[in-house]
Amino acid sequence: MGFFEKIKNGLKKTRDALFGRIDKLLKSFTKIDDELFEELEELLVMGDVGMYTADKICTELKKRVKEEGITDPSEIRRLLEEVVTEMLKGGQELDTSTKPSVILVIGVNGVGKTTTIGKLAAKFVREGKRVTLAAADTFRAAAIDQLEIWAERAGADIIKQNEGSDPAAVVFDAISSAKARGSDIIIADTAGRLHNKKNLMGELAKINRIIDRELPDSAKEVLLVLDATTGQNAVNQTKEFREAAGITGIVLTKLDGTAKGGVVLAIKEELDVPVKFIGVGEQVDDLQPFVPEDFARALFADENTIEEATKAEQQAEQTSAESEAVPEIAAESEKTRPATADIWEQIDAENEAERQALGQDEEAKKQAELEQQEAKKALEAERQQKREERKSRAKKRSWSTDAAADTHSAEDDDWLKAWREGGEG
Ligand SMILES: Nc1nc2c(ncn2[C@@H]2O[C@H](COP(=O)(O)OP(=O)(O)OP(=O)(O)O)[C@@H](O)[C@H]2O)c(=O)[nH]1
Ligand SMILES: [Mg+2]
Repeated sequence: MGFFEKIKNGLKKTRDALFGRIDKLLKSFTKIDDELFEELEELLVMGDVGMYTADKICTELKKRVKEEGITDPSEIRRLLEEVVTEMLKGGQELDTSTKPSVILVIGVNGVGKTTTIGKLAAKFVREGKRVTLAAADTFRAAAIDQLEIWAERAGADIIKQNEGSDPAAVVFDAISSAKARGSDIIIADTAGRLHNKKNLMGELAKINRIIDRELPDSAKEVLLVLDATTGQNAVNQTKEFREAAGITGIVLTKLDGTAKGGVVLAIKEELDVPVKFIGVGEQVDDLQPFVPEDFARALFADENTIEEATKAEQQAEQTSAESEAVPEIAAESEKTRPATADIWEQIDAENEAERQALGQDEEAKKQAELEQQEAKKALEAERQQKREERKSRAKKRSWSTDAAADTHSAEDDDWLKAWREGGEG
């Protein structure tokens, strides 16, 4: 299923509730007046867009209606799509530009942090990156087990300690291990609840400090995961977590199960935090990068436009699959073609030249054949050696997590020990 189709399906409930009502409203008016805007604003507020943002949208709509000289209420839908797209744009990209980069994932319990990490890890591994997960939700043993399952599914490394251990120490271990193994991305899971909120925020701040100290020059993202079904509550959560951890982006999960998708607008506009990913289901590919245009279109475009966009996407997917197949085949045959074919051609040519130089001399012919065989043998030996090397590399790669993790220096160990036994480090 295509990207737009997934978002469209995921946002169906919000669209039905929000767009359905807006469509009805616009159809019931024959001209554009203040009353129309008042009712539209009310619908947006009901759709969890938030009062502040709903007001802002309507002010902008009024301005454009005037500027463009629009008189037909049905045109407002298109304007709405435009205004919302512009509002949501900016800050969507995820910075993973350094090696390693860190993604710290935070949020209250049950919002979908661990699931999101699993999906992100799978995405990065698919892109050919090496991923280290840090099981820094040490509050419950099950949380560690859950992350381990995701790590296995995604093909990521995982660094863990026992239940109840210091989360910041787990992150410290993960950073050391990632440095030693040359990981591209570290993703840290964190607890959604502790004995009290103050503890939780204190812990997140401490993890943040460790990351900044150990990887001062690395790209760092702090993703706050929010459950879209909580609607306006998500806005309040953002305010609380922002203090503790300096959020760089939002992952809004469970959009598939709610009509409250309008909250995306409130978060961006009221708090100026960009939404970077949205979760539209529980499967691995149900985490989608947030694309403002697609989001606005899926919510506000009319049925025809949506259908056209879906079809265009399906067609594009098909053609790209077809055109990708050709280079794929070429790449495959390139792989199977002996890497030494060029050398063979060269040897053949040289032999031929030699034979010609020696005329039809039998002795020379035999000699040439012998040389050819020698060359073949040498090549076979070379290939065998490469095979061995590959095998040993694969073996090294499958070293146990613990062995590879155990690479930090004695100095680190002393510090860690002192830190675990008391102090802040
Ligand atoms: N429908 C739907 N369900 C989701 C989505 N993301 C996560 N879930 C489900 O939400 C539930 C909680 O997800 P977790 O990843 O365990 O949440 P968490 O934030 O790690 O929870 P704690 O570790 O308890 O703090 C699971 O059943 C997930 O399958 C989504 O985008 N859509
Ligand atoms: Mg979790």
